Amino acid sequence: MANRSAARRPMHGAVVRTVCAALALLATLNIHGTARAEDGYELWLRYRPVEPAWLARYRPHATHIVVPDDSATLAVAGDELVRGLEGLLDRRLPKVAAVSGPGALVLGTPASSPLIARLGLDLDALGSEGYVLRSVRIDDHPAIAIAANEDSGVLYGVFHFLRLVQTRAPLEALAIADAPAVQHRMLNHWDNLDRTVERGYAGASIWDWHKLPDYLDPRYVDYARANASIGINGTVLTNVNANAVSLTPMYLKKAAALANVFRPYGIRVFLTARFSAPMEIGGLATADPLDPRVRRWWQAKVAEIYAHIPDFGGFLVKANSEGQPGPQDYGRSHAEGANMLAEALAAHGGLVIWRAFVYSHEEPDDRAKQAYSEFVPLDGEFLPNVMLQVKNGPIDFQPREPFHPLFGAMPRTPLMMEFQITKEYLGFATHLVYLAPLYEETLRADTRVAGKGSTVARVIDGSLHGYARTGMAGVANIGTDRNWSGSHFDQANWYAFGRLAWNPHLSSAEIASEWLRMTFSNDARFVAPARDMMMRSREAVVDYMTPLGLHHLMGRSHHYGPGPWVDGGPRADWTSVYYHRATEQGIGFDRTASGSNAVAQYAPEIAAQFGDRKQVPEKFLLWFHHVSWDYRTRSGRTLWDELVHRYTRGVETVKNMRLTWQGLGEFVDAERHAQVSAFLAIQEKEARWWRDACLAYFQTFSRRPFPPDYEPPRHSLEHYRSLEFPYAPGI
Ligand code: GCW
Repeated sequence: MANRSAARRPMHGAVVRTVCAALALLATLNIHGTARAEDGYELWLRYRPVEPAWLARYRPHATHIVVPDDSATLAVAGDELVRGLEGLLDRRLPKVAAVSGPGALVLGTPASSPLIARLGLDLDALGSEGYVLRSVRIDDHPAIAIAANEDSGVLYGVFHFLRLVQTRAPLEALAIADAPAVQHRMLNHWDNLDRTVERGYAGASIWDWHKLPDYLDPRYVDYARANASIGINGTVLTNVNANAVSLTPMYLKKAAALANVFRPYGIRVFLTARFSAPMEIGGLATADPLDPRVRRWWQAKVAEIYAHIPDFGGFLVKANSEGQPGPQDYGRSHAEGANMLAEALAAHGGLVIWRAFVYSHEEPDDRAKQAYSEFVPLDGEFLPNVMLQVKNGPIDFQPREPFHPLFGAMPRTPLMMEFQITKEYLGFATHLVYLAPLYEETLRADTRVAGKGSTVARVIDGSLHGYARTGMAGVANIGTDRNWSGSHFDQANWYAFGRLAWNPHLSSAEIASEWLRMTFSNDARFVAPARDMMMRSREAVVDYMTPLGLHHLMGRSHHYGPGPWVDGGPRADWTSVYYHRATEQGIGFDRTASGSNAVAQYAPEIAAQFGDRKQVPEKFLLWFHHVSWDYRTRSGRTLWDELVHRYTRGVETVKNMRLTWQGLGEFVDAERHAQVSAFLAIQEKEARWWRDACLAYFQTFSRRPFPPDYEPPRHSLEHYRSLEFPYAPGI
């Protein structure tokens, strides 16, 4: 009541004038962008006004928007175009029913828009998600058509069109046709129902489970917009270390509320299925996949899910891996487990995405070999709606791994890629590491299984084996931090993942330019050095953490900082010493025929190359070979000297990245510039920590001095070993 009467009270004239002046000032700041502090919330969809010269060039192409408003997806497509262009072109763009002069942007499908139908555009090869952007004439007026077979294609076309303006591409004579090369482009959230995020470094989970389904955080819409803008069309809401509670009626209602928000944006919801759910929430005494009661339970559960979420995508399953329950608990195979769920989902058009990240409890053999040994014999045994999701490398998202030997080895089972976007092993949120070069390196790797050019990208896009289904998943780096990803530059990894899932043949450097232009500035004096900094960042982290093919050297369990000395504990393959095998004689994991023979899992040409220390790319030397400290590397340095050199080079690169960023202050708002600077300072400090700790430790084996001109570690090995981080994030 008190509020109401206050609202009714007339405002005093002076107050009104001050408020108006303040609003006007805010509006100016808003329009001219640069002066305004930015917190990164808007991601790459900032839509700040283009420079005056571009304004003159773009405005004639965009005067009004003609879009049918008969579907939720076309409505959001039209709204996004209005929002984007009104920001970029600093003018009103009416949505109208007909072309009323030059500069119309005409959106729709042949079915929804008579104008689009009349144009007779060739949409045959574009499938359900592709689109064309085409300069046309309508009623004798120049116009631009954004057309597709289905509404979601129109939405993707809108985002592409906005990207053209955001990156200052010409709009004259547009003749663009594009379609995704991969069907399922998905984020995997390792988010728990209590809002913690496994390996999350960007705050809490954005899913506010407690307030769902009644309260829909507006952030869910912005999440969907951001994902649609890069073509992501599926999201797994829950952690692969799954909780059966997420399949109970209460939580299905919550998931359904999210699915309703995402649907107009072309995004389908998936959930993780805990294999033992029939026991935990179903009251059964077993979860044996061949037991008829278990099968019936899953069938009923799946039907219940579809009653809540009619376009439910399916289940992502981590089974018999790191303590998760699975079919092997009952002596059944992964195929028997996956097929049981697949049968239940098939009737509704759902998928089972079964993870290949498994390694046995008994650790009898090289962990790098286990997924291949387990799954290759099952090729051809999975039902058609099962896909197998394989991590990029055979161990676990390390700064550098060779491609996983499963790629190319299962021609009768559709394999999906699993990349990690969150930087569990690459410095968490504070290290600036642009991951697209890592993704690109894997995608371009040649498996050689069907001659030259049998790249991993061609396994993933299905062209190599003729897969009927294709997919790529990224473990999300998204949380409640205002900037979504924990750092401004980690947004680039989300962005790049989406772009590569759409087209695994894109180049990481081009994606970086695109992202920088949209996120920061189109000024060439900014874009070139900033891109160069991003492109160097992945090699830098490899150098200062795990050069020359070393891997798995991080701190125990939280994975923060160096821990090459990690030893003992529940399993050997959770230690560092298992992987580097350093002795006074040498270092490295012998995976050749004289060792674990993991090389034999690759095609013969690749096995021969990786298995021969003269031919193996040096970046994988210690992944595949145990070599002596005096081994001559290709630079002419001994292995020990080369190790010191590379660790040092990594730190130097970070120093240079800092200098580059310092010089870019005039192009970036103060708030974001300052945070990136502060994080780069942390990165430099931690890079030096990694270098010093690892070299201090390895020197106890090599017993060789630091080469001249290379600084010794700042502290003793005991100091580094004594550091503890009981509250490191992500666990
Ligand atoms: O990289 C490891 C992580 C685990 C994760 C597991 C997996 C979700 O340390 O936190 O569990 O991989 O991919 O299943």
